Amino acid sequence: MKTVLITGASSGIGKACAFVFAESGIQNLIICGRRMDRLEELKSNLLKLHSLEIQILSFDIRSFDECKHALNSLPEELKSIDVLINNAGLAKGLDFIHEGKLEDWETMLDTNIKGLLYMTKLISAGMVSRQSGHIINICSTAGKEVYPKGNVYCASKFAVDALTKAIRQDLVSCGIRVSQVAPGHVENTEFALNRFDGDVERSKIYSDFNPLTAKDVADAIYFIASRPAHVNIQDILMMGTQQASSTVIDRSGRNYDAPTS
Ligand code: 8X3
Repeated sequence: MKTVLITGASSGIGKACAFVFAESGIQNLIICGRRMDRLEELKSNLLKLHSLEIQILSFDIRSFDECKHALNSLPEELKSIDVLINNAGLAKGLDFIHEGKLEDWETMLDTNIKGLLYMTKLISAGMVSRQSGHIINICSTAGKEVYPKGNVYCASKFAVDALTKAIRQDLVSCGIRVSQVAPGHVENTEFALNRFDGDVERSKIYSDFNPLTAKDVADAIYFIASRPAHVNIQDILMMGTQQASSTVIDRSGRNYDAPTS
């Protein structure tokens, strides 16, 4: 594992992955996102701790042309990506189907499904010609079971679940591994804030139980990526100890001293 590319690296699980993979001693890290200032800050924080090559790609994953242009702009030696972490994704809104906002639907479908497809198409072509590589998708418990008002977000994550299985079948004879992690509630992310349009009060959904942290999920992703070459972990479904399903959560209090980062 020499070169790792992470989408949605400016916050949450993507950012936590950047720290975990940088610490593991990889040579090149490509961090992608829309917010240049956040990516610059992440790069400088990573370089204070570790010595590796870090390349920033700032673009909108919802545009195929922008994805293509960003990847084409990579220096030649970074174009052979060994591990693609398809992390960029979000939930927008929590509404009954008849009250959902079209704009929220477009944002989720374009980011969570089409963005993942664009990056996978562009990067897997090189993996196929090299007959090696690893694609790791970030799914969700919402990709395993639907919940009230989750409609379009859940559908987008069911699509990720289907694509992980389908891409695995397509690339099985090419020496390429395809995996996913499907986490439940995760704190230290912008997930709730995005879902509720920046409404801080509504976003306080983790105050009465311990969810996973972004680092917990990043550790699972690193575990998947660091197995011996003959091992493909297809799927990890993970939740905090106090969460048993999308709707069954022990909200009796924060029972664990989980690390906050
Ligand atoms: C995040 C899990 O239950 O908030 O993907 O949709 S949930």
